[in-house]
Amino acid sequence: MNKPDVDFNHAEIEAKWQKVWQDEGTYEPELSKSKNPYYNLMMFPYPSAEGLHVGNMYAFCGSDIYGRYKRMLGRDVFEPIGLDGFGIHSENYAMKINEHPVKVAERTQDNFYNQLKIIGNGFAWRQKLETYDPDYYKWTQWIFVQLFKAGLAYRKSAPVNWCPSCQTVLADEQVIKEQVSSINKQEEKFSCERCGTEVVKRDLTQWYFKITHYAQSLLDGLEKIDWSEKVKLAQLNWLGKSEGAKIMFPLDIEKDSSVVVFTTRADTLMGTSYLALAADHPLVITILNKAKGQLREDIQEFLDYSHKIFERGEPAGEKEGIYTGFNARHPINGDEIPIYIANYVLTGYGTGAVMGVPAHDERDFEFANKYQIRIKQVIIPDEHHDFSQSAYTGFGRLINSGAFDNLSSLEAKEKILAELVIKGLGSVDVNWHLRDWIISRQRYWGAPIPMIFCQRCAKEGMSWFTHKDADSAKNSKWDSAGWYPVEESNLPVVLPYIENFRPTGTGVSPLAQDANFVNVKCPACGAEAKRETDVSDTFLDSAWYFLRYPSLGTKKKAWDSSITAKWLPVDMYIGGAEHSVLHLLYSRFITKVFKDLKLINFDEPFVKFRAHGLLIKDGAKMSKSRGNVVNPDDYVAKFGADTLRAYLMFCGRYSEGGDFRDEGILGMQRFLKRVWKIVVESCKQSDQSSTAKKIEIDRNSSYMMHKTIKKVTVDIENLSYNTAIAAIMEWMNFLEASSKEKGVTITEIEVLLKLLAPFAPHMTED
Ligand code: ANZ
Ligand code: ZN
Repeated sequence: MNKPDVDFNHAEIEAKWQKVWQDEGTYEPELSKSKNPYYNLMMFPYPSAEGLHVGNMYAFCGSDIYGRYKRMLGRDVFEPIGLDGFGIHSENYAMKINEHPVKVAERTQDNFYNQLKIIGNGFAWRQKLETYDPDYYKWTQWIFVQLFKAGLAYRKSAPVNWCPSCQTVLADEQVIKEQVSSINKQEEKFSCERCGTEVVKRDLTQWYFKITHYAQSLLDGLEKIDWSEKVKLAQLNWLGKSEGAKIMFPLDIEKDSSVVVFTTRADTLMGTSYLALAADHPLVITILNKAKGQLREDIQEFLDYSHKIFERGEPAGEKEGIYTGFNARHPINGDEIPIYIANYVLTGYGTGAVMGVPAHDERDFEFANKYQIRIKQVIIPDEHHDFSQSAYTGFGRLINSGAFDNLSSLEAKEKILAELVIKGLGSVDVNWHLRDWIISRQRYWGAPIPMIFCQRCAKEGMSWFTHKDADSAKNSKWDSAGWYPVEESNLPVVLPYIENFRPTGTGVSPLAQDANFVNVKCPACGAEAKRETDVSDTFLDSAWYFLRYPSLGTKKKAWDSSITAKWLPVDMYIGGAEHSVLHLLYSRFITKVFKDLKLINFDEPFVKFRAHGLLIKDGAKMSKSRGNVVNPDDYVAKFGADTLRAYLMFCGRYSEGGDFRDEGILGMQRFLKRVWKIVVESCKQSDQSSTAKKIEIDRNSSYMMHKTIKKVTVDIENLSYNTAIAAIMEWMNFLEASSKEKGVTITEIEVLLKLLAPFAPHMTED
């Protein structure tokens, strides 16, 4: 066995160490005893049955390298893995291959874990969880019940996003807005986050979570978490805090009534030349009732037309509207202000009504020009501005504003509002872009929403709230009559096996077919009642999984409080930036709810979050149609996991992604072979010379070594893996030169292996 084993056998070495790690539980910290816990988590994967993509491997390896590095610094690293297997994504796949989702899950689960094993991550394999496991979703349902009891889960009927292909409603966060440009205009397109189909609007009654109740807290929390800036910015914009005022414009048609607008620019009040209402503003009905003749017909026609566009989910293109024939009074000078209905006024935002100030708002400018409405300038721009061409939207000094002339915009906002407040015609107001989270899905493959509806109780106005204390009944402002949560001792509500699991498209979940499932006794009065048949959004499954991992052994509770206190919040979380306002927002919300319900003692789930970039192949996005999808298994078989890992981390900055090229992986393989060779040769030399001279490290070599240690340490801490590897490579060149001249010391060899260990754990361990 004396031949220098330069072409090391990666398959043998990798299998050997993976077995040792598994048998010895190397990566299984003692969760209840650990003195130095570090929770290193990678975003929950939802596997497709086609198996893991090299992009998944890329993400996981990057997280594992960080974990291995922390472990080498002495931390007790907990790095769990599991499977977010419930949800539309998995179910759509099952439909595509015409197999039941239960079967697909059974068939693919092992494959998924096996694939992950070969990459050699330091996962805590004994702590796996799957979201479709009743032992897990029991607690997802329990969480729903906790929110219901706290008044944070409610039902309401509203226009919602409906994906015609997935045949279910979607939360706002799950609708992707794209800018599409046609020949002469820029338009927005709204499509399903899962399948890309354009969404439409439907009026449906759904379960909602009151995430808006936490808007301010979600905003404030951004300041104290160490997250990738772009993700924090995305959340900031999504929350969309807008501070302004509500202003009332008294109406002539009805005594003591007014149109209330929301504005962020009270300073422009004296420039108001019309009011515009959204098509389903409540006043529109009154107007329609009072309008006569042709005008009435025209309004009706406009409303029908708007409704059609709305149902098709088409965004408003050109600004269009109609004069209603009615006027309001200006709240300061009493001028007559015409009331329009306009397609650019959004229903769900502010009060659904705006004061039109064409001189200082672009949308109003466009509208006023089209309908020949007066454009009245009230702000003097800082620099020259041509009011015949566009609106001036900046701040400045006021003119044409009577008593408010000469004030700056800032002063004017305050003074004008103060005067309105005195008259009882204005108040400070804050608006948010964030909407409540629609949690129901008319699908099969998810956790059944654990609620029961009793018709008899509903008739009598009874609900869980009326049976409890009057206070909480008052707190729940929605009409909860007839609704009861499933008692906790009866959880989980097991998802029944339904052969025909496909979505029905009727707005009702396939679960409604199963009479055994649907019919239950009312927990309060014992009458015949019905279960809710919608399942919860899969994003609820993943909004709390990090709490379950360390507590998997806990049977009676969702999590163990002392283990949770020890391990949470998550120290380092890595994942894709595409989840900025989805999973990453929902988890923060759920965590804050738990904190308020005194279920945990922290209010942010992830202390540190870093987004990784995307991996492409030969300069192009990987896709099956292009035929350039890299199957990680093939590469591991051919080059070994160590080579694949190190190459993935070398092909670009981790936060920016990389370009996978076959030449590149060959280069990495050569490099690792050189490392193997210098190690094997130096060890032999040192064995032979152990009794003879022992080489001491010289000053220059020592300098090179420490410089590399420092650089690799700092770079790994910053997830700058590619430059860390480059530094090791540079040092290798130096070591190879030394080995020819004077030999390499064992210290250098040891350090080399340690620095490389997070990237190539098997060969370095060997
Ligand atoms: C008068 C005004 C004058 C406005 C001016 C702007 C400039 P953000 O910042 O997004 O909150 N607005 C209010 N409710 C609306 C609705 N339902 N649909 C469409 N537009 C609406 O924007 C607030 C501004 O958007 C408000 O301030 C209002 O126009 C408009 F020189 O009021 B502004
Ligand atoms: Zn009842």
